[in-house]
Amino acid sequence: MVRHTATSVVTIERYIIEQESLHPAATGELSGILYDLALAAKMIASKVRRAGLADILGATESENVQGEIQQRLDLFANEIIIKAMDHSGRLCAMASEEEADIIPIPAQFKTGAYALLFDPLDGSSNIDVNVPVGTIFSVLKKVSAGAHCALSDMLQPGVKQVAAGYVIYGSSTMLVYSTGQGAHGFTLDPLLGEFLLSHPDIRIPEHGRYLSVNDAYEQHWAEPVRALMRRYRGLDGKREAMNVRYVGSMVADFHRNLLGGGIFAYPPNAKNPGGKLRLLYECNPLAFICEQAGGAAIDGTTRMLEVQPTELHQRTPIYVGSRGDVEIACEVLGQER
Ligand code: FDP
Repeated sequence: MVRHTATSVVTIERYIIEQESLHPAATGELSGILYDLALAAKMIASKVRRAGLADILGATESENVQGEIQQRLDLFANEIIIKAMDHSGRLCAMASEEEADIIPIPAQFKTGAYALLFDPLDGSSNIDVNVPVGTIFSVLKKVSAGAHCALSDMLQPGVKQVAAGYVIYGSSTMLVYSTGQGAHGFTLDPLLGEFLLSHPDIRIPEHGRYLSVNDAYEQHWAEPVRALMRRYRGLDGKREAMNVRYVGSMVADFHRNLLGGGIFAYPPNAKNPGGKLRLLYECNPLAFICEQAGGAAIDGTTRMLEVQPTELHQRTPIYVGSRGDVEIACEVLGQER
């Protein structure tokens, strides 16, 4: 981690521009998208920070498309991102975990060459208890013809992402993103109101200390998953036991493991045979970041980034984190099949 003096700080804007200059053919559009997202993140952070004070908490009466109870902050974060991004002329459309369909760019604005997919406030069931939540985003290049986005622009495998990232609203607010040249982290300085480079070129340890999984589903797991978890816990004598850490907020669990090493797993279970987490809004962007940091991600059999999406709100199992620990998942799940 670099330590900056007051005069040597690198803002996210400067960093994005410097990265862009490495690509002579770059138009600046992608940089603009990232910068707009950083602004949206600051706006969401300021609301999350005040959530305990403002009368904004609590479930609304509506249920979102995933059938979960929405918290008001989810709706707020969703709206902030849409409003921050819809008028820039850089996007052809957006898709949000909170919306059933593709979100078109309003007719009065220009459209652009990229599609943005996002989970505005992941881990939202934790908001009421002051546990970190996050925003996750994925940027794809438009592949369909015509000015507007087609479903095919959204349903691209994760390897096609041109940028991805997340924001964690924790003890500090951090934004981590990648455009395919490593994963870089920025911490929000609340006094300056700027994201400052704090974690350049993050590298996840080859093997990790932490296992993040919801054990309550053990009785609903298939035997291969149980065998894998026994391996991680050192119960089969084949490796040292990992420490279990499960916040229940994917961004928070992922972020800790990215920095400290480990694996986050949400295997299929009898209640969610296809997994719970969303391929396009959660798993692909975090898999992209993880690979860029030297880690790996699979759905149990296939590299996550190679899974061909078939629907916008598709769910998937996931095992993501340190490369060595994900390889163990491949080995044990493969053997037990
Ligand atoms: P939440 O339901 O609170 O939004 O994205 C869904 C998610 O949180 C992840 O952030 C989290 O890792 C997971 O669900 C927790 O699910 P379980 O309660 O089933 O473990």
